Amino acid sequence: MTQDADFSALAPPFKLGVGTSAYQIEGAVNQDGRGKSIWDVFTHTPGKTKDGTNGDVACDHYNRLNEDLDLLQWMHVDGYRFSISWPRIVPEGVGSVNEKGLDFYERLVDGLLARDITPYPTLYHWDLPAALESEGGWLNRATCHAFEQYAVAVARRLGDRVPMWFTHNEPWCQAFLGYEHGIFAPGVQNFADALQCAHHLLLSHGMAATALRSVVNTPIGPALNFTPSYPGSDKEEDIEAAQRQNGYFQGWFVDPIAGRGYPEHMVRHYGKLMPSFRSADLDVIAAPIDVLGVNYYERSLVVNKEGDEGGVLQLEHLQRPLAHTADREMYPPGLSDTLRDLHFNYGFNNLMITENGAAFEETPDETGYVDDAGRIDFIKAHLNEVIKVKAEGVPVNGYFAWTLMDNYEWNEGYSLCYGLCHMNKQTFKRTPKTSAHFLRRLRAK
Ligand code: IFM
Repeated sequence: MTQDADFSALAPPFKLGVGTSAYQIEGAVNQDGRGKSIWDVFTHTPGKTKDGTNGDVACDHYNRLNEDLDLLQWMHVDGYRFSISWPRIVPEGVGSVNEKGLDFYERLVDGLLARDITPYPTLYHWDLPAALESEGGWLNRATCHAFEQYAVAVARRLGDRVPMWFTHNEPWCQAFLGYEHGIFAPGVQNFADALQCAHHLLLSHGMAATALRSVVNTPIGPALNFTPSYPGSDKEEDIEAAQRQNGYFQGWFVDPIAGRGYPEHMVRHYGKLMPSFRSADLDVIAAPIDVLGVNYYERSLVVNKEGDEGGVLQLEHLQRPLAHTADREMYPPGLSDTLRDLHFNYGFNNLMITENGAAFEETPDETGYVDDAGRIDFIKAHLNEVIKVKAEGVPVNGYFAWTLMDNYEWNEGYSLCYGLCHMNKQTFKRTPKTSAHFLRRLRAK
């Protein structure tokens, strides 16, 4: 077994935990009045997911809540990050609130608190109510108002017990995987739509953050994904290519949230593809936040490509040379580079690593046990980057490993295992992997 390094710099009040999202684990898609989401529609459309599967049952977490709460307690986590399913709370997207949906999350929050685990809910992890999609979904400004109302309904019920709120998770994925590449719900391929969607996600974040402040007095922020781009050479054109990729990926979200508006060089680059919007929207988007969630998995390496003169980016992505997990290159310094940038350049003063993790090809033994030494090395390497930047004065206050257990990995179906616990898809038995034991040891009780 891999030796434990010195992680005392991450002792409480630093929060160590794990994360999940509703559609990836809950299942129970037709239970207790839940409405349909765009992911129900997408995964039931032939050819959209790698193995033809859907999240109808997923990890059956909805029906195994107490067992999962006990598992989290066994893992000694300080905090648990989960997402709330909008169609469970407001089945039609707007209008009547489904009390049974709220009851479920109340049982979850109370169950965590009873076990001395801090709840960290996220309001949107891509499962838009399907009823809103038929009205234009994220391309329709009305969806921002619907999101604001849903956020308030949740906060009214849980606000007295939740110490921190995340609005959106990885809006880049919703906008660009959902509307540029079309590999996520709702499966559109139109770059201008992706920019329009991104604008409404940002606007809805700002609107919800402001509305939440009238209900709760706790930190609020978004959880963004960061894939920092590095130039494949020191040629000026490649350095600029990396800047464009960074503008496309994270600058597009972090700049307006930080009050800088959309990155100018990208606005020029997109030209006619830019959505038209009210200038006051930028003030709404720049509503003050008290925490920034950082999801980090990998970097990208790019060089310029002939023809990248405007419109949709035309860069060349290079093969990344370092060791890979099942689906990504391992590059821990990308995390510390990102954290330094967010604090020293943007001035964010409360950073939480809301996701970081790795998938590996794994075969459990006959008891369901997986010895995932590679995942431990991955987590340790990234924790070490956190320790390094904390020593430099970067205020990182938590780390949530992705994810509690193997679950439904979106368009990849069940083909990628990111869990710290194995989940048997036939019996639903959860078995802690070596990495779950590792995390548990970091918080001896
Ligand atoms: O499983 C996803 C999660 O839903 C969002 N961030 C990345 C994870 C791993 O791909």
